[in-house]
Amino acid sequence: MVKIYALHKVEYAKETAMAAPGENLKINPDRLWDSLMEMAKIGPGVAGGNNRQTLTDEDAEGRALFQKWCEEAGCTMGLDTMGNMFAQRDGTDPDALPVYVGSHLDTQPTGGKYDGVLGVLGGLELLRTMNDLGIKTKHPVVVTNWTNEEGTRYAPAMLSSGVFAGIHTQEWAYAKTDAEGLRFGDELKRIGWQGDEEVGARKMHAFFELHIEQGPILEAEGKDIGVVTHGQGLSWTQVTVTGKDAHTGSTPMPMRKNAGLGMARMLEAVDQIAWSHAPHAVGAAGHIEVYPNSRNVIPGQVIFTVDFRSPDLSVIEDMEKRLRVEGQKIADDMGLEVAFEKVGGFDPVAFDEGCVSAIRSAAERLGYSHMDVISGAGHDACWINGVAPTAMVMCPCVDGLSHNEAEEITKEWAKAGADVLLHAVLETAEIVK
Ligand code: HGY
Ligand code: MN
Ligand code: MN
Repeated sequence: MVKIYALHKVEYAKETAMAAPGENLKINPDRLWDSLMEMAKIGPGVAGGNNRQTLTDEDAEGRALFQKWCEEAGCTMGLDTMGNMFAQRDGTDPDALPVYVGSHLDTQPTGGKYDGVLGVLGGLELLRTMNDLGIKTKHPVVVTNWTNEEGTRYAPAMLSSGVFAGIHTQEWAYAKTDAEGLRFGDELKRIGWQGDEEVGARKMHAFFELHIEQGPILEAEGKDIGVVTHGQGLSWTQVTVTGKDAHTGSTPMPMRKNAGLGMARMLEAVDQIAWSHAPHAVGAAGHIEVYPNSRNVIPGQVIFTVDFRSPDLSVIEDMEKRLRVEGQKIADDMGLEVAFEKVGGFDPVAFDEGCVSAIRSAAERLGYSHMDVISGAGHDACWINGVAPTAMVMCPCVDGLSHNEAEEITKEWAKAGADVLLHAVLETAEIVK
């Protein structure tokens, strides 16, 4: 079990503040953008985005490219038993715990080019910039690629950062199967990215994650930077509704046990439940399996996953409870069977104030417009926050669109986010004159 650190403030070293690189220290936006576009060529989608799902050959290819770039930047590479990748740039004090940055390279099936990738390659850009400028830090800096953040092929999301943080056991994670019945552990080995470093053994001085907002607030407010103070909580409930498959033509309406109709009524209830906790709660089902999924057969069974989120844990718990009560009533009224299984989730998180203020003061020092935000999406940082002082910096995305191949950001937004990440990391890793 990973020792849970007492969350301590990341002391803002006054002398480092003086030594902090003034407004002039910035990353190289063209190099960052070129790397983003190069990575986007691996596992292309069908509409300009990416389909680089976890533990696929495309994931392996993206990992290899990331490792090549890190080695070219002089990093030493680490790989743990969950396939989490660590690229270390040494500090002057070998005993100082490293400052970690990073996110994920895996994508949704219809993912964008920036979700997760910006945080990994933005972290790499920090190392490249520090190399260019000959910057030395007391603490090492490590860039991380967390395996299976998306949770599409293997639920739940943030699986490997969750194992790293001691939330899930590795055995539980290895046994997860995808739609074809392939085990996580077997696929990790098959693609050649199963390390032998004990997952969770690494200790962190702090962790920072740069990520696109994946929502509309920053763009609508005209802000370049989101200072993420909290992450909302998430709940995934898998619902199995069982009726009776029968002929869609010859079965009279009163005789039907239509599992598809039962699901439809439950999804209407999910929408009403989320609206009842407006404006912050959200709810929907993105995963739906219909059996036998034949045009002329009444669905005998449907399996779907309800995704509820809110910054308030009591709201999440109320939505979960009402789903079960109202879903059970719908099933009873229709003569259907229904089963509920909690398959993922985490409580709302408050990020470390020391790290959050390092992000905020970096944005101020650099003159970027910024505002405090709560993350609507889940991130690896939400789990790492339990084992190390953690914070996130966000940049806007066009129309707030994400988990869609049309996801887009501007080079300026990527630059602003990486500049702020650079300054926050240098404050925390302590520049050595
Ligand atoms: O589900 C999430 O919020 C994340 O994108 N995996
Ligand atoms: Mn992400
Ligand atoms: Mn995502």
